[in-house]
Amino acid sequence: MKIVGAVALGIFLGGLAYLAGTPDVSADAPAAAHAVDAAACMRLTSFRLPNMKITSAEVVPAGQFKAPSGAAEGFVDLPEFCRVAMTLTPSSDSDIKSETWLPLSGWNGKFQEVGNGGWNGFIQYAALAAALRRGYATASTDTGHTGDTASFAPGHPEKLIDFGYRAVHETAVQGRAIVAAFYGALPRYSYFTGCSGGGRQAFMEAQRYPQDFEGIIAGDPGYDRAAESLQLIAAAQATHKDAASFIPKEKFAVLHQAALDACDAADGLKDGIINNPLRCKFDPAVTLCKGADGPNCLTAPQVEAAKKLYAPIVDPKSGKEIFPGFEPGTELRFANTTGAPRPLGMADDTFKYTVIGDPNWDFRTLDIGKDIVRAHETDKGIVSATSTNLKPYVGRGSKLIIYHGWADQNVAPLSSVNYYNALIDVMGKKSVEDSVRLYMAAGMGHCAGGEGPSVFDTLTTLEQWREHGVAPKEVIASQMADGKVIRTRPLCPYPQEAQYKGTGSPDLAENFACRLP
Ligand SMILES: [Ca+2]
Repeated sequence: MKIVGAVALGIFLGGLAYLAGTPDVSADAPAAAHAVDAAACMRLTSFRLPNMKITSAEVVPAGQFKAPSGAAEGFVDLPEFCRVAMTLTPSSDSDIKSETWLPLSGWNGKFQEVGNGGWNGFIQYAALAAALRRGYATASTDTGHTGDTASFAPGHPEKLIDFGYRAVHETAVQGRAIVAAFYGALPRYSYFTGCSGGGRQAFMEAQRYPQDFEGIIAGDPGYDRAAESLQLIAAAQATHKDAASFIPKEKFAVLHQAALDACDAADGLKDGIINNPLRCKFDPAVTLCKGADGPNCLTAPQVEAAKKLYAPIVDPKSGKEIFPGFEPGTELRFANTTGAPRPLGMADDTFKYTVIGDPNWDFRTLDIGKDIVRAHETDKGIVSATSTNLKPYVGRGSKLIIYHGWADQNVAPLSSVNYYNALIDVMGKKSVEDSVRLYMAAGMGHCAGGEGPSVFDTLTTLEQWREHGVAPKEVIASQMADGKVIRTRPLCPYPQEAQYKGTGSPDLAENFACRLP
């Protein structure tokens, strides 16, 4: 191992201790062991670890950061920080870009890595900024490729591994080493936060690298990339079977209203939100046109297609469920998932570039029984993160918070419930309750938006849990319109649900209680 320049031996040892997997979770550790300044930032250019090269280290003055696109919006309130860019090469075909941002003052003594969605190959500047604002040293990776497609994957198995799990892990290891080099102290706690594809990365970390983080937040996790992609393609196949099966955007509004008619008031409160879609039976056949086709009803082929969007995908041979379908209440966002000329890009790319190996593949030819086998064979656990063995992770006292919108139009929300229940089967209820929480957000779309409150802060919940032993209960979610809070509602630890107490404004969280249904 080569150590170059003015980097002190103690710093090297700090990095080494981490690399050896020594947990450093003392709440009493000093936030910063030595003063940091612009010179300390510039000295990082001579910091070396194996398979890592720092390409720049510079101080960004307060409010001066601009994204590579030139955008300054969203960054003007950032404090002064040391911006470190590096290239990681864990394999000869690797070209992973990562950045670590280090606040010059007010470091909270902690490290946070942020995740990427879909096939995302970009540094996540907005998420880095959010972490920096809270005093975190923070890191992000482009996952080893550039762009938002899987077209890099054919012929590059090592790059697919980088995307699947290695880039996030290496960024955690190197990012923490840089924290140690800069501040002279390892972070007291390291956390990972991500949604969608970032939720998949979150699961991957908890399953594969239990030493990396003391706390992980997985939002709307698309953790079973193979099966999830198959379900999304099957949904597009259903609405593109022929011209008659296509459901135009305005008819999804008809379906949505019918779903609300069936399920909204049935949860005890008519508020435009389906509190738990599992406890409601919705049959799209209620929208069938009585006579000729019209704007307020669905034709028989459209009803047939709609039914497939809500139904789980089942292996025709074994009869086993491969992946759940979407839930009633999601319809206003279905046009993005099934109304476009091709399936959702994330799923389309998974099949075109990693399963089938043909960029011109016709998704209408999807064969569920055959193609799920091919999807698992090509995935080999590289991109899909389905292991339920979290014992090494929770055994260190580390915590996992999962949240998922019940009206998620990209990742079928029941997949998170299924994973949580599978954890209980494998690890036992007590072990799961000691270390894992699942919050299902009624009416929330994919990672944001929807008809229900979708703005909430699980990071504070995680900090309180891991650092102060405060077991999470409800999390207050807000619904925003024109920059104002128009509704608040508690998110409850699954399987509890937010139940209206019967008096007071239904737009205020205080008038709800978390109870078992
Ligand atoms: Ca309701």
